[in-house]
Amino acid sequence: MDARTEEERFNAIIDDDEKIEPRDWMPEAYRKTVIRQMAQHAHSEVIGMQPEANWIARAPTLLRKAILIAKVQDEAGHGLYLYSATETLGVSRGELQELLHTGKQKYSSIFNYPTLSWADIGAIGWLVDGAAIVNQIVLQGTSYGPYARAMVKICKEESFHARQGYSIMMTLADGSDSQKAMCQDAIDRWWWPSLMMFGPHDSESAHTAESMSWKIKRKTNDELRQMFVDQTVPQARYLGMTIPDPDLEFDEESGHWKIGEIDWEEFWSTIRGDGRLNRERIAHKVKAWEDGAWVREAATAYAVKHGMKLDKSA
Ligand code: BYC
Repeated sequence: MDARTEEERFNAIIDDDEKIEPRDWMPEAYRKTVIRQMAQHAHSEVIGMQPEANWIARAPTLLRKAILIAKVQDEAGHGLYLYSATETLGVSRGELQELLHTGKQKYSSIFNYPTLSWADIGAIGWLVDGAAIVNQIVLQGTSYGPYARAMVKICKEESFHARQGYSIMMTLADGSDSQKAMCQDAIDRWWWPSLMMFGPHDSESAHTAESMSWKIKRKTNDELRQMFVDQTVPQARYLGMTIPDPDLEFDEESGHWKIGEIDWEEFWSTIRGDGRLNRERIAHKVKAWEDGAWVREAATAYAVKHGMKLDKSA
């Protein structure tokens, strides 16, 4: 017989780098933190479909259009895995939607910026998915089992997303002067918001210390941001483009690229809901949810008729 307390067993699983599974005992604060992070992640995947879907009808070739449709569908799938993984902690998908729609849960700051040109689709794939991959590869080692397993599949698809983005940027960078200018303009607008995706500096981060101790997060916000900068600066140079940061320099001693200061006022106002597109993004999402009510009703009616168990709030 295992004489340890539930808390001791939980701590041993964390210490041994094993996974916490849905039926395991866990501290309430751990459960809440995992729900918060996974829900925010799921919401980001779904809201992230909006800026890209804006360009499906205007993609420059049939091939680019087919690729973009596949990518946007992938994001819906990622939202689905992540909502399902979050539901294992006893919260329904319907409740999560309600929390997003009423602004009680967040989604990534990055999706409050507009996609003004085709190059923005390249920049999103390369920079935004690139930043997401850096974060998510590490999250494959997160301590909550369903979250870690969702990340494995998501990371495979994100690699394709980043490549399609970089491929768009390579084509533009190799094109006419106006295509080159379009490519540079997209980098100028997406660079800093991409760095903000990693969250506040560690010294300002409310949750990092606790999440690291529970191995929910495996690297801090600043560590991940630095990994992203180090991998991305050479890629920008290969494109022949400039990173819009006059303070950017390579530090020989540490072997890392050093960046200038992020505009934290812009970051905090965006996550407070005052970014350029927060209201539009949520209004669009709420409308999609309301327009889809008949689908949920039909699915529920089908399930009831066939004796299937279905979460009515989902
Ligand atoms: N945006 O204590 P901190 C994608 C909030 S999309 C908004 O450091 P934490 C994709 C934070 O929630 C990528 N809010 O928090 C999809 C907290 O507020 P609350 C999605 C942010 O959780 C489609 C407060 O600031 N990826 O893949 O320890 C197309 C203090 O922050 C942000 C994920 O969600 C932000 N950028 O660390 C293309 C990854 N940053 O909750 C691509 C999973 C911070 O106390 N999430 N906040 O009210 C994480 O790794 C962590 O949640 C974060 C923040 C690093 C984002």
